Amino acid sequence: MSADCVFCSIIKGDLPSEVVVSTDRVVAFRDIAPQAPVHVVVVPREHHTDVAALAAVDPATLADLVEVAGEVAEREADGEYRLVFNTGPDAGQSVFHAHGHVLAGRKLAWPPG
Ligand code: DGP
Repeated sequence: MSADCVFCSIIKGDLPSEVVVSTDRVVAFRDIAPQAPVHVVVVPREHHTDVAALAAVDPATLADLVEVAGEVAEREADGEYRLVFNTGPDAGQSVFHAHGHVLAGRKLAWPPG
């Protein structure tokens, strides 16, 4: 856990959120600023700065995260979705706790902006 990390606070229950999946290794909750009808963030319970750091240290949890993302998309969007890992400020990362965005429920443009 990181004391000043918003996602660690959500995982601990110190900050409210709408949790949609909770397992021993990952938590999925609705994004506070949804960019699509379905916008869920899936995060590891343990603090890692980004997806690359998570993959290097704990690939099994990254596999769980991807599996949970797919489950959310199956349940809420018939399995058609985009899974996004913004990595680094120039790529749009603003919370430095690894997370995947599940975006679904509308036609998604390509390439992203
Ligand atoms: P990124 O920009 O890729 O690091 O994504 C961070 C996302 O986290 C962003 O879409 C907004 C979301 N977010 C930030 N703070 C909160 C919060 O307190 N609650 C929830 N549910 N989502 C948050």
